[in-house]
Order: sequence, then C-alpha cells, then structure tokens
Amino acid sequence: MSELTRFSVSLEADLLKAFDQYVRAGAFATRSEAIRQLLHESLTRKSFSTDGALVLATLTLVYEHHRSHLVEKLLMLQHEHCEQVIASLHVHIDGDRCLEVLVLRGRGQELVRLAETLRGLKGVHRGELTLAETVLSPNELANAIHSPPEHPHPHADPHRSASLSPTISAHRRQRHQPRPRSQRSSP
Ligand code: NI
Repeated sequence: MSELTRFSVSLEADLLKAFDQYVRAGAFATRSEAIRQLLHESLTRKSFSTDGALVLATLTLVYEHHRSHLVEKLLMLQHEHCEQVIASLHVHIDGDRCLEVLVLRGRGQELVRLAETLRGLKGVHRGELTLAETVLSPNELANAIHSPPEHPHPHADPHRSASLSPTISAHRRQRHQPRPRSQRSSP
C-alpha cells in the first residue's frame, strides 16, 4: 500500500450530516475509511465503462436447470469465453433452481456484453454483474493469460459431480507451474 496523505475537504453542513449518517449506518470505522471505499468504488466503476480497462467482476446467475438446453448453453458460452471466465461456483438452490457465481476477468465492456448474453438466456431469472477491482495492464494481462486448455478434462456437470470446474482446475495447474526466469518481472 502506498503512503498515506492527509488532505482537508470542505463540505456543506447538511452534506456532512448525511455523510456521518452514512458512515454510522455502514458501520465504517472512520470517515476516512468510508471516503476511501467510496472513492475506490467510484474510480473502479469508471474503469468498468472505459473500453480498455481490465477488471475483475462477478456475475451471479439464478436459473432453472430444467429449461431445455439451458445448462448446455451456459456451459458452451463459458467455454467460448474461457479467457474471461476464470472460476465458477455452483449451488443447487432447490429442486428447480441453481445459483452460479462466475468470476470474470477482462475488459469492462466485454464483460458487460458477456453478462448480457448469459442473463438473456431463457430460464435465467437473475444476472447481476458486480465489479470487484481493476487489474493488470494490457501487457501484464497478456503474459498472465494462458492459452485455452485442450479439454484434457471431462466436462464437469455440476449436477453429477462435485469436482472443480474445468476453468478452475486449468487455472490452478497454470498458476502452480513456475514461470521461466526470463518472464519474471522484477519488483
Ligand atoms: Ni444446480
């Protein structure tokens, strides 16, 4: 974390009162902590709407798994975008509905379009895209992203097996292999 800098802010009394209520309601430790998070959220959201910015996001989907071909379509789209879908979590809510949380990494606008495609499928009731963080520069990302796996795995069907999704296991394999010394960047 970089060095802390103090600065003063002038606010109207009404606005400060509203802000202090916000700090209490949000159980922030201090005003500084609340301002830090607000600034961070606002700046991160801005980078989401900028085409070139690289971001991490989550997409929460709730869907009916009985819908014809929906599970196949969701899996196919995730494989087609395997560079962006870096992890997933699946929960069987009840006899009909599933909850799936996808962790996405890529350019903001690409992720928005992917989220629209997934939540637009028939049988998907909810699809909430949440921006988590801005990430690496384009060059760093190009070095970090691995080529798509050649499907050495059976497709993990979450309704039959509790195994890790292909994207997670491929990602773990990739992460745990040390990179050649020449590719390591100095701090
Ligand atoms: Ni399920």
